[in-house]
Amino acid sequence: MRIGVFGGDGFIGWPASLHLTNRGHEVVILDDLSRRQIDLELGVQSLTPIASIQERIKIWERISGHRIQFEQLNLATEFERLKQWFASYQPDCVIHLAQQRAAPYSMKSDRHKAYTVNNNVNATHNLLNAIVELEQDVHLVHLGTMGVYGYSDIGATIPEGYLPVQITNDDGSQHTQEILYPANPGSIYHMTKCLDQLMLAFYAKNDQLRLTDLHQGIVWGTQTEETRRHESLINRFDYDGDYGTVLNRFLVQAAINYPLTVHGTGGQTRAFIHIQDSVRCIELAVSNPPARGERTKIFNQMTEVHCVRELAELVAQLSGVSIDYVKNPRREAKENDLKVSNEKFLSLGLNPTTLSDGLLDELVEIARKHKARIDRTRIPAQSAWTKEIGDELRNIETIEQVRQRA
Ligand code: USQ
Repeated sequence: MRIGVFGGDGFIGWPASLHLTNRGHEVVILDDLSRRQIDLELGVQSLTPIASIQERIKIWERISGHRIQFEQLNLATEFERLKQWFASYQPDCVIHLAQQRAAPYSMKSDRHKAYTVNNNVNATHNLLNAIVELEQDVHLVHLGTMGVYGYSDIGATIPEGYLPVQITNDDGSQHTQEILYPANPGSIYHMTKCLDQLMLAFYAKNDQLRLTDLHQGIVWGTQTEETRRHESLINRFDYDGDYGTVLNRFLVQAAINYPLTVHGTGGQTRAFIHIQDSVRCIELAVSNPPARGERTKIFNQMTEVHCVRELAELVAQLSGVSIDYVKNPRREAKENDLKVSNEKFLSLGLNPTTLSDGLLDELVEIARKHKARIDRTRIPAQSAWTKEIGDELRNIETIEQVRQRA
């Protein structure tokens, strides 16, 4: 297949692009390189030293024989160039990862909220709009999030996108229908993914576009089979308070003996997936498109459920580091339960990688190897969900600050 990977320089886009070419697909990466710009804005760097996109592509071609093309393009603002690209390349499938993906970054300030909404919503709409305008039969695979469901404790398993509901008609008769699971975003970033769902639903209905939405959990790990093949192919590994995700952060903190930053009680329960499974799922979704006229095909892209406290205890046990229960910068439930269905990927042959598969050791090793690149001051999460929480946070000293003062 001819595939365009929008956001192909990012944390998931890069390993997904390599994986797809390895499976015989032709890949073009389209990316505005904004993730690298955000590192500069925040004054942080990936734990792993990542090569430029040109260098990465050159090395991959040298060792695998697969050529990836690269186009620098801002999906949210360059609509005319996007249409030209569709017209000339004629893709069979496009994968949409070209969005600002960090919840804390999206909550940093009014400017960050506006950027996240403008970028994410326009990016999705431009893709849908271009496919219709050029009358192409392209399968669009969008990377969504488990966060669209919210984390309310209802005790029932979260289905894959659609919820059967019974409505009592005015005449008392019962009508059953499936609706999109009620959206319940926990951040501006998650809100944009909820808006994406509605755009996808409209275009599937109105224009019979073939659309897939992957509701992904929190990704852990950094390397995949392909990125391990050369040090210049290494994937990014974020550990800072804005972009680092919880388990990867804990492992980096353990490597430098920084008390694990559990927000609140750590009773937040979330869905997780290893990066290797994430790229496998993308390939499975690409190979199993919906038919024209079908509603958006939704998969829950996750393999395990864990609560934050349990993860911290596991990492503390592995490393001997202590746990610091810090004031939570987010507005979220203190404790929640979570049950999620992921039958669709399992039935397509996904064989989940789990925390018990020994891959934590690889991460600890990577964190130790690159620990000179870690800036301890960038570890605390400082983006507060409300101004009041921000004021409180500024008045609290962390264990680490106390340690540094001593
Ligand atoms: N947390 C801590 N300590 C930390 C960092 C996070 O206790 O040092 C807690 C958070 O308060 C939260 C949970 O861990 O309750 C998860 O936080 P996270 O930063 O690992 O994940 P999140 O902000 O939810 O976002 C990440 C990705 C996002 C993706 C989402 C899937 O950045 O792109 O959509 O995971 S999900 O969480 O299922 O919505």
